[in-house]
Amino acid sequence: VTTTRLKDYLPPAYLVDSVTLDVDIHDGVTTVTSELALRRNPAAAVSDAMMFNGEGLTLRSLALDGKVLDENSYRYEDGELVLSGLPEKATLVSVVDIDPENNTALEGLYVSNGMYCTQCEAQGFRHITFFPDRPDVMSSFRTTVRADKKRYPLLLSNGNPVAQGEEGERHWVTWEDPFPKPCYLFALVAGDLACLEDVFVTCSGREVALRLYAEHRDLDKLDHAMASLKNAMRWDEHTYGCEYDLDIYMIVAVSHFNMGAMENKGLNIFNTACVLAHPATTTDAGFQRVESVVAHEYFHNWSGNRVTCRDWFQLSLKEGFTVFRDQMFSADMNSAAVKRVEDVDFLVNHQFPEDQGPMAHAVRPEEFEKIDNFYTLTIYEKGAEIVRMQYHLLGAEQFRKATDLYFARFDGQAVTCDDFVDCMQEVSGTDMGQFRRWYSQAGTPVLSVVDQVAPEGYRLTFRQHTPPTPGQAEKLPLVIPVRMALLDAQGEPVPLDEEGRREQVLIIDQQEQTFHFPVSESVTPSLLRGFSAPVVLEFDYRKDQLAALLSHDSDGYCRWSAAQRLYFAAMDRLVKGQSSPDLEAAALQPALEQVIDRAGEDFAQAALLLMLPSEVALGDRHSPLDPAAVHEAHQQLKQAIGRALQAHWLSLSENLLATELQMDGVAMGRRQLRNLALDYLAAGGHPEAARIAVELFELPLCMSEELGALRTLVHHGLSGAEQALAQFAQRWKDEALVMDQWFSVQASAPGESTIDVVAELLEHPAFDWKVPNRVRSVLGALAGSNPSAFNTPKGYQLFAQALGRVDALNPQIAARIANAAARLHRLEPGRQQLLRQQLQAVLETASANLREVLTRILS
Ligand code: B3K
Ligand code: ZN
Repeated sequence: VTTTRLKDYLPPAYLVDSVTLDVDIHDGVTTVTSELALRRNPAAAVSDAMMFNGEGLTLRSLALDGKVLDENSYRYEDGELVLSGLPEKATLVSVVDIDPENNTALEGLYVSNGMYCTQCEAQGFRHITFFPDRPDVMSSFRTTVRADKKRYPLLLSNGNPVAQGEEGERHWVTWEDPFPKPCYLFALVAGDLACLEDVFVTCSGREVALRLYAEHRDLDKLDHAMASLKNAMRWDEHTYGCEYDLDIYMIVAVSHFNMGAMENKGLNIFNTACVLAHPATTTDAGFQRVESVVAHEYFHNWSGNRVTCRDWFQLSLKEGFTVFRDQMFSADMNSAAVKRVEDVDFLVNHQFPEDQGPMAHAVRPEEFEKIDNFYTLTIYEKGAEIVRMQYHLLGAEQFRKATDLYFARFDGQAVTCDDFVDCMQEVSGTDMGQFRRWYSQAGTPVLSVVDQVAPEGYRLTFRQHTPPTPGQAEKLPLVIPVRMALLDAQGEPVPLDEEGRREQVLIIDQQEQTFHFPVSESVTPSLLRGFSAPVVLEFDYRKDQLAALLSHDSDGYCRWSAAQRLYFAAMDRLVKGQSSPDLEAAALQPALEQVIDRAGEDFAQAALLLMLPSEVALGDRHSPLDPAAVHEAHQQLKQAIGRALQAHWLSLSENLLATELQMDGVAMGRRQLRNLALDYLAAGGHPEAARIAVELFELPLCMSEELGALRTLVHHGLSGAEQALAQFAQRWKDEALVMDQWFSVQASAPGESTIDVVAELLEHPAFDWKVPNRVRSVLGALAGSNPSAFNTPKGYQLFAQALGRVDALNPQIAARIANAAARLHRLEPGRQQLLRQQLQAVLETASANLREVLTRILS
């Protein structure tokens, strides 16, 4: 295994101005002929040698400027082809054979349900042909795809179709992409697919053909993606001045896919889970996911494709920025307050643990072994928070000027995170020097705040500290914008200065800073409003202050955060045996009742406020971690709240029922709250819970209702659960995405005994080790969201064995799932020892991808 380091970056010796590809698909073998127009890179040190990547290619011939090269004139080993003695300009033609049918790793060209498709980011293109597989080599592509006419009537690649023809049983289509792009954005599809077509007229009046492709049976599940795409296109014109640039925009839905989706130029390829949506088969959360992923990939056309990354250390340049863009889009399309809380919840409960564990790395990492392992929450979600802070520091108007500058200056180039921040700095005239540490420094900063009421007024003192992370012991102070207000006894913000401002952004850029406010009454600080910086905020709130924030704060994030603090404190006391569940529930009751009383203002927000933090999140607060004790405390509080407020849960379960299907935000919020109420009702052991769940399950209006009912039945072991599971499987056996839910509902049922269920699920005829969605629905659910089943001797053993089995087929997926074991070092000694042994056993045969992750976890 070789480590790649940012500090070793060198520009490529040669550029590839254009690529002509010929992909000839036959059963058993696909032959790829490529013609590369090479030119010495003026920006590189003079060299006549050039390296091309190539993995698993069977080389048939190589010719330079028309002359066939014999074996002595090149070197091809360890995935690298090196040619020396190249002239200033040259044409390299290679012919290779590849084997897409046996490609279970799903990178490069592979087959999914009889359809040929590609995944090239990050380094898949080298599995298709020889090429300098790095994002700073941008070329114009001309691609011809050839295949059997009957079985593959549809032949797609990037750009516009420019020629086509037939040869007996076979046919071919040539595509040309006028925009130079790195090879990671190359895509190709050959298959027999149905198409939903529409037209979008851009702001300058150009017509763009929109074509969404899926298997014929899924044609009725494309409308939502189409609507989302059109909204995203309009939004990007309006918000960023970004207009679409080709005549065609295509999305293809694929069942076997390693991630969510891929932004290939003009030809996005999507995991079916992120593009197909129908109320009968897709949950409300699924609908929202489709909307945001469709938008995300579309937004990449500018933030990623027109302006791309110089090297993979800059990945967050495109991903952090694009996540920020999709978050703002979804906020505009739906409830902004709810969206912000959902995003923060995700960041805090998933990215923070990553940043505090063995996998911690900077948003711009310094080194990696397998770049696939760095498509992380830190690069994506923390990266988005860093862009968001810049947005707020500059303000919407200046930020837009800065992004205009960024897109104009770097169009058609491969650039760095620093180039992005330079634009912010230039436009705003502020020195962003210290701010840039957010990109290089790993770890979650902790911001401790204390207040003091003095005769001269109110004082807040902030201290920042970032704990050490692997390979980075010393941390420097960051620039932390803290949006804040001070609330009076009625929950109203008081004036903070002579001008009467009631909200302010404090910039914390030293280790310790104190701020004074001319306020003499007793106040509750509302801090980090809107979650203005990705930090852990410590403040010793009194219970009554938290209850006041939860009821009165006008900031959605602060309300939610107050609720989380109340729940965590209660469960912490239960874990430590310092209190009783009924006492805790009784103490929470008035605050929760206030939320329920106001639920009609925003059902989704109420649901977020009423939902307990997960068992995993609770576990992350306790070290050494005893998952059984944490499980017990979590269950106890949930049950006690279920009992204490049972009249409310009952009436919410019954009264929020809709009579006809609606898919708007309000209807989705109602369903979310209703499902939560039903869950609490069941947790409290209410005798009506099973009846209500079964009734809903029998006659659901949509999948959110059906699955919500099924989950309640299964997770609480209510009578009717077994029958419902059987009925569900019978009803949906032909819908893969719905069956994924069937698997994951069972694998995530809390409790030790679920591990036996998981063992059976892995043997189920419908379980398929080659389909990432299915693997995730069982192993991801077990290891990621079912700590009480996972953290058992049998859980560890089963997980490790399964990991090895997945790894043999698909290293990227195995490595991704292995991340769930990153809490190893926090476990109590007994379990830690068991898990360590199991992981060590897998390590012996692990792929390079899996090895990198396991080694970090075990170190
Ligand atoms: N850029 C792709 C991710 C590719 C992951 C490769 N291992 C999807 C996205 O972020 O939009
Ligand atoms: Zn992306």
